[in-house]
Amino acid sequence: MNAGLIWAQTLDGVIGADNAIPWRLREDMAHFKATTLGHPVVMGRKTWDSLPPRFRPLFGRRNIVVTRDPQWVAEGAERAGSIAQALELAGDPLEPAGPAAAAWVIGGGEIYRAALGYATTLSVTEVDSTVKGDIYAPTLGPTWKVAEDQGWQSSASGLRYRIRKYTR
Ligand code: VY7
Repeated sequence: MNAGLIWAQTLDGVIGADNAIPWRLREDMAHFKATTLGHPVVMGRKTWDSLPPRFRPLFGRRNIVVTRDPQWVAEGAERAGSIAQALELAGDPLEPAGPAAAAWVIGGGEIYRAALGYATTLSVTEVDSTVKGDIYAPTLGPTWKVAEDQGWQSSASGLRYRIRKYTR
């Protein structure tokens, strides 16, 4: 199954602090929603827990949650025991075939590191902020190349950001 990873990070690579995203950027949330809508999303159990309950499951997407706990269940979510299993589930023939069916891995830190080897595309939002955090984006090897760069933009909140796509 063709997989993409999507995350937002500070310039130093921070993606999370205390199980939350340590900034608010509406434009990035809109980008996240537009990119993932209609695709299966794969996330770790901590990321599922981090979503405000009213947004769970993420609307208009199959929500596949990776956890080692075989008893874990949540309404609106499918459980997978590993990234490999999650991507296998995402490629289920119930899903429309073709490249449009690609799954998006939406976090968090541990899941990105485990999923990077399966990915063919990355969507990375860089946020021009230097907030402290305890969860980091995965380190990209030299095979990843920037394929698209929308350039620095200013959000309504004043925070600068840029959205880049990588392929390999
Ligand atoms: C995760 C939320 C977190 C807190 C409050 C609301 C990029 C992002 C993520 C994950 C941004 C989030 C939300 C926003 C999305 C809405 C539902 C409510 C939706 C990521 N580049 N940016 N993220 N929601 N993996 N990658 O904000 O979600 O999509 O329906």
